[in-house]
Amino acid sequence: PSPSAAPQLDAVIVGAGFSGLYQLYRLRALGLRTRVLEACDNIGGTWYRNRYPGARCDVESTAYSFSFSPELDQEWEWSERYATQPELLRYLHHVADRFDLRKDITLRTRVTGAVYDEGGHTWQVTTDTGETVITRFVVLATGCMSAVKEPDIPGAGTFAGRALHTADWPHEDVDLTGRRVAVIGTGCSGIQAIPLLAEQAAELTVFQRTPVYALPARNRPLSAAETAELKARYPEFRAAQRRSKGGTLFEPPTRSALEVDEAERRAAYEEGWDSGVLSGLLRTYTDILVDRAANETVAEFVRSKIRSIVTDPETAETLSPRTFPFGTKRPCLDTGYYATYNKPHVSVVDLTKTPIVEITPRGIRTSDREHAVDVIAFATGFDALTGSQVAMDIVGKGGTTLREKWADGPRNHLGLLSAGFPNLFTVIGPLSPSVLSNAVVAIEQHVEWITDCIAHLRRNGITEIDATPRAEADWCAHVADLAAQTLYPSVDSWYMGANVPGKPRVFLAYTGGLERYRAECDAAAEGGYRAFALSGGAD
Ligand code: NA7
Repeated sequence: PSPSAAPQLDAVIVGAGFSGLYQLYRLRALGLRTRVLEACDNIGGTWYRNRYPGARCDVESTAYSFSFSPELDQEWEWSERYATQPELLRYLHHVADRFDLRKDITLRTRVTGAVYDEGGHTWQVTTDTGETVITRFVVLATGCMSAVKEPDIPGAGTFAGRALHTADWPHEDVDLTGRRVAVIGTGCSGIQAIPLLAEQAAELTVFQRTPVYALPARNRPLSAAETAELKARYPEFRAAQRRSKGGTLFEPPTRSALEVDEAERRAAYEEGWDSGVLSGLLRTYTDILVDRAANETVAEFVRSKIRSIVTDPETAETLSPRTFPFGTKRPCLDTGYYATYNKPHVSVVDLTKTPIVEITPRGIRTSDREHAVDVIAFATGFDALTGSQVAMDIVGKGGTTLREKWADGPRNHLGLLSAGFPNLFTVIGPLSPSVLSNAVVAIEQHVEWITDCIAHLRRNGITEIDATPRAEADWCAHVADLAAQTLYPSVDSWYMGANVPGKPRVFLAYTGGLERYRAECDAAAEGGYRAFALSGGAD
């Protein structure tokens, strides 16, 4: 082999969203020569790309924000309970400016691959701009939902009108006034966009394959008094958030849904429904996600709400989920979603009865007819959790690619390091709590663990850290075992990789909760990271 080149950088971070910005802040504070490479024209990650009308966080902004800087907490003002995408993006720009992060971020530079040098303990990172960078560490901060799932529908390229995707919405205002608009997809993105698209469109047709359970967001402006009150107790709030199971604060349930009578259950569900919190119904009883009968009580409650809002009984039935338990696909928070179907120019096509056959130059052909439209908005989702990593040509020890290694599903230790791919960390990737928790709290935990780990390695002259195959096998088994105790794996969802043709069916997230996960990560760091394979002396 050719002699190893000395690293030009200590760390390359891939992606400039919440994860990449915080990782840069932390590694720079350690004194590392660090660069962030970002494919998009600007920073923000998820909150840069998902610009569709109605895009909004469904975790309260006061909780879905960085906790690492008490000063930042005090100076930033959230205007609403649930921030819109533009407000979240303004926040991330403020963070980048306040901590002077931009000077180490290179935009419009997509990482295409990385090859590990086993002699030098370095990664050679390549980009679509033709650059090659040699670095000791790589942190993949590429997000859980960044690889857009292209619509797998015949004829998708033939449409003569305007095709849009919620995850790649144009920067300029898209004026849909007077247009006939189709939306394909009714996940969280579709549900947020549909009420606003309906305000503009002359005709809105929603093509629904699977209805979801959506709860009202009860969004509202935050008053000055509320904000002042929160700011006064922000330090305690942040500390409690870090100790919590999912990054949000609530009293855990103690009883089964089946041990109380119907009136009591109904009252608890009404309260959960009115709370405007995504997990408001999940947190009512202990067994919603583990027992089908318990789950059915809440599923039927949501259906009864849909029937009470949607005036046409047939439409209400079409919108009512019946094929999967409540919560096993991600629930959604909506603002006026179900009521939108009471408008005379809005309709839903039930694709389970009349499936899409093809997209034509004029619109969408279902098995019974052609629907002529001017615009198709695809809200068809993502290759979640693994898509952004396997899109890169990452070559580890022995010439194995990450894509090959993960052909039957992702494998790693603690979601952080995959055996044979040393010094390559992942923030909120697969087999970590990521998508089942408040993502910002999960990100901070990962970034801080990675930072402490790198600091330890450097202090001790260790130039390589790798997951051991044994620890990795144990972790994968543990994640699968925990998931198997829930209803999640019984459902074809993106949590299971089921939304992407050919993707292996593996439950992709850790269901044990952030609190337990944090303890697992801390334990693995004990004794000088003895749960990992360490070696030194490449320099
Ligand atoms: P999701 O939740 O993956 O939703 C995608 C939607 O698109 C869902 O209703 C799918 O139906 C539908 N879909 C996908 N492909 C097709 C085709 N070919 N034909 C018809 N319908 C289709 O993505 P979102 O962007 O809404 O949300 C992703 C996450 O981002 C969300 O959970 C939050 O965490 C933030 P299906 O259910 O597969 O039948």
